[in-house]
Amino acid sequence: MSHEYAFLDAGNIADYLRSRAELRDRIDADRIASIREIGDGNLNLVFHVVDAEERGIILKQALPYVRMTGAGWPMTPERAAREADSLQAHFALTPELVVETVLYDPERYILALEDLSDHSVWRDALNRSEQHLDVARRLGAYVAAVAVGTSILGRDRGEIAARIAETQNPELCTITEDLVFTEPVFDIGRNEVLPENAADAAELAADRAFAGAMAEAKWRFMTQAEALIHGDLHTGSVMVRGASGAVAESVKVFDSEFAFYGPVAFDLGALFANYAFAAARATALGESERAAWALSLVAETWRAFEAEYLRRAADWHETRLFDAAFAAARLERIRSEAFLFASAKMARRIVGAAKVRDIETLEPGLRAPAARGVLLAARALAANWREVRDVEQFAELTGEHLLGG
Ligand code: SR1
Ligand code: MG
Repeated sequence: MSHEYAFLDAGNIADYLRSRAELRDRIDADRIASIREIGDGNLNLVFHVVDAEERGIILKQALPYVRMTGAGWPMTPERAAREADSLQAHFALTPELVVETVLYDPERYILALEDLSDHSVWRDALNRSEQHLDVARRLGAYVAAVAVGTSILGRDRGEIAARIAETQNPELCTITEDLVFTEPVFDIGRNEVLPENAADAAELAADRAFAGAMAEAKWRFMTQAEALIHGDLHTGSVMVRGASGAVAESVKVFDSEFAFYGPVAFDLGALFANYAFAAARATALGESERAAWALSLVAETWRAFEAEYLRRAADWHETRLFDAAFAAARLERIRSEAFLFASAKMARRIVGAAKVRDIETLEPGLRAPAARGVLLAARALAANWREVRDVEQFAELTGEHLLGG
């Protein structure tokens, strides 16, 4: 399919804003004060636009290829429609925790989003050694709201059937299936590690327990259409506002272009993996207390997820058969799967094509041991995820690798 549409740039944004009546109340297109390209993800163009009254808006445009690599890796811009749809669905469930979508333009694959420029990307805050409190709890509540509110637990059966059909996202899912589950085991030439980590990557690829776990994870990812999950819920998909050391004033989830009907545990596993990166980084920098705090976020997110899932269970659409015993069994399964998906997410960001700044921005002498620790932790989770009985086991299984001796 050819995708011919004009890309946004600083020279045409004012005209674009002028052409959109829906944005007239949000920004004065005739008095634009500044336009900054702020996209730092792997895929899209992102502009922060401010007018003379200091009112701002974010314009995000999907390119027909992967920004990280350039036009050689084509990628459907329809992902912007998946992002707009999922952001709006999630916002309806928990507006305090999701960025507001002001407009979606399907002809140019542009989202206009509320201006969160007074927030920081949580990953960046963590990488500056900041500690925003209560973020992990709120993210657990967000995942639970989505888990119940977009699934047959909270919606009519016919509605869910229609939503599963209209939210298909096969190209983006294929990226996850390749990069997250397959390629850490079978390198197709996109993997890369420091020379000091070459043996660690080879040991990972030769680990039969890890390969078996990745097969199971990929199968579940491809077959369990439970809820309209975010699909890429790492710490770079979360904005936080407030001072380090204090309870966050605001937490907003964004960037859900990988959304599809998939396993709820995938979003939890993504968060757990990213807490592990933050812990590994803090350990590498000699910040042991902060490292322990980062790893404790796994339990904080899980406990909030569990509580909110059960709270929302009281209003489940199917109340007679889906009782408390059913809820408890579901939660046990989601917890184990979250450990499994965390294992996949941890390994892929070390050996795979798309990495994380938490580890990449460490100086080489610190980076290789931190990367090794993450890989060993991922393997420990892969070997043990079926036997998990309590969320504290995450720290027990990974602590020696992520927190050092
Ligand atoms: C080609 S896209 C690489 C990665 O960036 C996104 O954040 C997703 O995690 C994806 O796997
Ligand atoms: Mg992203």
